[in-house]
Amino acid sequence: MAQVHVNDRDGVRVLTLDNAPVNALSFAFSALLLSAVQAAESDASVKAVVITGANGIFSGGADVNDFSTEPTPETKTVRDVLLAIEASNKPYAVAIDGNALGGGLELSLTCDYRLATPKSKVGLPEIKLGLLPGAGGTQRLPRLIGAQAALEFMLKGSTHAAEKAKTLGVIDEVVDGDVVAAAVAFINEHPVKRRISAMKPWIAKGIPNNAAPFIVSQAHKMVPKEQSGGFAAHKLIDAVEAAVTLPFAFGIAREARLFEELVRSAPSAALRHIFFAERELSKVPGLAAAEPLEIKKAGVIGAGTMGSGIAITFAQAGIPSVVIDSNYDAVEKAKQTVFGMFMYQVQKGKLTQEQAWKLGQSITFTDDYSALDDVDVVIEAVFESMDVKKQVFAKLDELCKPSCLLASNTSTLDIDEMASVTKRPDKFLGLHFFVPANIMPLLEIVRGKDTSAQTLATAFKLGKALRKTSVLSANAFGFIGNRMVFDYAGAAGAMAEEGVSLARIDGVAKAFGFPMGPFAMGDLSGIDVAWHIGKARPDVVSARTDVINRLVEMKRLGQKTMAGYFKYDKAVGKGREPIPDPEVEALFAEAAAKAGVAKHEIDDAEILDRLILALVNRGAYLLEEGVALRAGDIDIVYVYGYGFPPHVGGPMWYADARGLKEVHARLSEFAKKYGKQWEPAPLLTELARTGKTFALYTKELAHA
Ligand code: T1G
Repeated sequence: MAQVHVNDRDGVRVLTLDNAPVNALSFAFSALLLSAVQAAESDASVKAVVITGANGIFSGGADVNDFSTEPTPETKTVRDVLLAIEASNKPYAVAIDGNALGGGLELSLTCDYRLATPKSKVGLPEIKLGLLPGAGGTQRLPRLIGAQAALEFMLKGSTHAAEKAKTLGVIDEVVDGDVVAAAVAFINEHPVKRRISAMKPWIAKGIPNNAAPFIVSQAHKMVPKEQSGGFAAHKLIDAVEAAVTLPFAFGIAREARLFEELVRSAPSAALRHIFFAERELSKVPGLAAAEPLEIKKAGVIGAGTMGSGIAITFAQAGIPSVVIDSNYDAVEKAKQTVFGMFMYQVQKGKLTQEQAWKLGQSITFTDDYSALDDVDVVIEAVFESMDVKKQVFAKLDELCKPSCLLASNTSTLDIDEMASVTKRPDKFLGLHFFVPANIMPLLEIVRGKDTSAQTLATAFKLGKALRKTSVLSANAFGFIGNRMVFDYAGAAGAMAEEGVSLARIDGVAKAFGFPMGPFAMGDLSGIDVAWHIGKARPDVVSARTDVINRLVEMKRLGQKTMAGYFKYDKAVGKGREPIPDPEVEALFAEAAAKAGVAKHEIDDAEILDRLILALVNRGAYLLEEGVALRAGDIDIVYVYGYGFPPHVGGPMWYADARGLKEVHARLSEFAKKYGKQWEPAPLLTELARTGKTFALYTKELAHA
């Protein structure tokens, strides 16, 4: 039951926020806190107030759920609490032990003194939700640490450890041990108010306030355009401009108006959807509760790009690994990769030499499989051939201890077929990392028909330890992300055959918000990868088979051979800048002529719709086939794994926001013009007919 605990210590009122799990300052909880602040104000025996948090956290900020509701004039919010503290004649301090984020830090900034334990972290991450700190943060932080530092602090939205926050000036004291006692003593020694609102705003040391217009205009230039994900950033900069140019009360009013604009905006709704969808991922309806196994040591089979990336990922999570490979050259290359990665982090100041050395030492390379006899999980990352993988798993099944999980990093092959050569199908699963494994945040956890609840619970716990965003997929060709990308790439290939230049198609995708277009992405992942998949499943790679075969014959495999769909030149963009190549356009023209595909004009709107709705329609199939659990899971896969712009919320959120009736009509139009592959999925047809959404369908499924 949420409550504000009230205790008095040496004439100081101690208020403890207790609203598990993160002491969210919801409307309801803010009303409780407001009553406690008002009671302290009217109690003459209370000389000062200290606020702290229970549940191992100070506060995770305002309750994000509340932003989808319409507060009434009677609703109390965190702003009402801060107004009461601001108006109080008594000094306030906070005793932070754990995270103080968003409204939690803004509550702290309204108080006079801020003490924190060393493990505490503070931050204003609102920008990640498409918001700005709407409880005075944009007005107080510039007064405390200067507008320039405040802009960086809020535009990045990152969290800072207590010591760093103290260096910045956000925290007054970092104290070991009982931070509440320290705060009570501190405020008894400093029984005076020190309200930030009374401080003069400033820009930065040595920069006069009349430089504000210049600083503000520069800031606006450094953030993405409003329609390209920068909507909240520009409003945040406007709020900070108010902080350095207007009296405090006016600045607070400006901040409130800007916040209201953002909280109602589509980008914020999309980003809040991503926030909650990510936290739904590990909730698997119908999965029995199970105690996850401890993963203390890992094995990796294959020292290639993927294998070495996976080993680095384990090392960074503090889990030692053994990499098995008999190919001397591959092992030497992998050792260079590992060494290079950790030295790079030393150069970036992220690691000390000693830390880098320790991490590097935690990865051992050998060709001796017996080194796997004590590992708790093995991840196979060998050549994408079922026969090779089956041989490996048969051997691992003999060698590894009975409790060891066996996982394949395959991107498309059948997990159950691999499991069938082992005596532990309950401990068998897919763990599909994305290249580069130590950088890409997405991990697809692929569930075999016999994968146990304990294995899945262990996989989710391991994913969190590896700092991955883990999404559960059923065992189906291409799982979730790759299955969708085949349709996306197929749509792009078809338009290229209809005479649209590759550069224009990629340009439309980039204008929508993708970091790169479908052809540049194909060059990055490798034309040979598509070729292999096309061999296994011509039905999913059909639209580009001719061109892909020709490119492979010409040894144009993509970026790695400096030529694929595009050309690449080391002198241009470090060899990563796609350069249109008329030779490839001609290949598409040849393929079109052979297939009898007529050239015709296509406008940008259709180019975008054929790319995005191909994803949406496949996503609908994946939902109805049960490959993906929820529409939100699909959105997370595509935002985290394939660069779908997060401020648009993912393909399924995009379709819901556009309206499934319109999406259905557009797909039906494409089906008439371009063939049955565009027929709307039955689920999409049903939802459009009944006026429902993917999100609503998902909720019903999750509670089925
Ligand atoms: N609102 C609502 N629910 C929240 C929440 C929040 N701010 N933070 C966490 N939860 C839920 C989460 O959905 C999950 O629910 C459970 O708590 C555990 O979360 C006015 C406008 C605090 C570092 O952006 O970064 O203040 O799944 O799995 O890994 O200016 O949660 O159990 O049902 O993430 O230990 C700004 C968001 C809000 C911080 C804890 N604050 N939260 O991490 O647990 S806007 C944030 C976090 C605001 C003011 C503005 C993390 C955490 P369930 P979890 P965790």
